[in-house]
Amino acid sequence: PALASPPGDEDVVVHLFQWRWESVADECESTLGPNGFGAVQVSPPQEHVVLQSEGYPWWQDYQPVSYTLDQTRRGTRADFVDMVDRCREAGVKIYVDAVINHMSGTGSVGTGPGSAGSGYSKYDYPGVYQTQDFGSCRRDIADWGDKWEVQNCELVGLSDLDTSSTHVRDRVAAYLNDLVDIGVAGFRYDAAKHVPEADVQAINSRLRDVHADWGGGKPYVFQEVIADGTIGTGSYTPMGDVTEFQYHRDISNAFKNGDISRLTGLGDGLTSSDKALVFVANHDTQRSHAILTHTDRARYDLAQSFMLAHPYGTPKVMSSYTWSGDGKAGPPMSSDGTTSATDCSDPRWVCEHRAVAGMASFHNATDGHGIGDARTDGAGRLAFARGDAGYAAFNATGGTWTSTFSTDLPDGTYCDVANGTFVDGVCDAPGYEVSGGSFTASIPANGAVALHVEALG
Ligand code: LM2
Ligand code: CA
Repeated sequence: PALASPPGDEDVVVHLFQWRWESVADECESTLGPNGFGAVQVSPPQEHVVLQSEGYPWWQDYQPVSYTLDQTRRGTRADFVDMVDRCREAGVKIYVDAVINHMSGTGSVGTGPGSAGSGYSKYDYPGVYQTQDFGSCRRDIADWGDKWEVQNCELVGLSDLDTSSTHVRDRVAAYLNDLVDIGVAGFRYDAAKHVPEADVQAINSRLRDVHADWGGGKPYVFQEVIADGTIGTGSYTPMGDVTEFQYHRDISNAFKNGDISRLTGLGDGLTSSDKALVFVANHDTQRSHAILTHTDRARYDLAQSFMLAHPYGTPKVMSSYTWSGDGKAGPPMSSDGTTSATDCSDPRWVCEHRAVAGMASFHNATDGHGIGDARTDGAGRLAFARGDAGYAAFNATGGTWTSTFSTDLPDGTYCDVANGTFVDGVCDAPGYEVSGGSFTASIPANGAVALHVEALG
């Protein structure tokens, strides 16, 4: 039997990076459910280090000190449970960012208490792990060409769990199963490449079934694998989906350079579509090696919109907060480091997902249809059909693209979900008339138009 499930029919993921649990629940009800988003990736919910002297950076979360969910920065365990329930009732799954490779590291604060008050020091987490539960290497990964080192030594000084041990496998699985029992539907495995394949397999084999509303099978799992010459995505596809960083580079470079005409073939030669988790930017790439991020606004929104129009992979939309300086700053917070709530009215929460909310419905409505007739008008303009279910055109140039497009869409008036949403039969975007197999549009600079059969006005 499969040890992880595919993402299901409504598979668009949005990463609400650093959001409070109560705000995630509100967003599921107000925006994500009604627009057909399938899931939210939430930030790691386990107790973590608290780095007051460094201004409570976002990356506290990636240094677990226990698996209690009473992690006060984003809310209590009760808040987390309430979020999972409210999102499920809104038709939206919760995927947890699961830090399974390591615990805390050497850093500005080497000892506790953690965010829920637990005492700890590196290699000693009372009641959870002791020194024998960590690998024998006990130094940083030095040779990234040596697979054993990459999987068994320390990533940026983080105490590396001996995931080959039964106790560690049981303990990690107990944490994940606690989340499954709450109703969590899937996981991002953080730093999965640093966990030996057999250990991921052993952890997956311990997972219980998800909530009946999500089909009752095994959780959906996508593994963070930054493929290189030492370890490729193919090593991890037997255990679930994998992040496809080459897609991120390809789509980001194309939109950054306004060179999108060949993107009908986006994903060709990469991890097979049914195993690839794809994204324009993630919380790491937007801080280092940034190609295209929310600061590039129009082009970046266009790229995220294109990702949702194109059939390759399981798409994950990034939703960010702004920062200045070196990128370690945490989200909007109060003076004690507790994260602020958001409803997207405070512009420090960028809420990029709102700009592409209508495109989740395009992604869903065109599922199962490949790319049909395509046309380009120079390097920066690309339009394509998704069978008779949808048609989309993208203009990554500085001038308006006015044209008549041929389409197999039936005659009718369509809601342009690239520029608004279609919810409960209400279109809050421009409408386009398809008649006799064509429609005419004037697509503004760095704009798009997207029509599909489930948004007929
Ligand atoms: C990931 N994927 O594999 C996450 O996507 C990434 O955001 C995490 O790094 C990383 N793996 C570990 O889970 C972040 C952040 C690092 C930060 C770590 C741990 O990008 O900068 O490292 O979380 O909090 C920080 C310091 C680093 C220090 C380390 C240990 O920046 O200088 O190393 O803590 O104290 C001595
Ligand atoms: Ca490891």
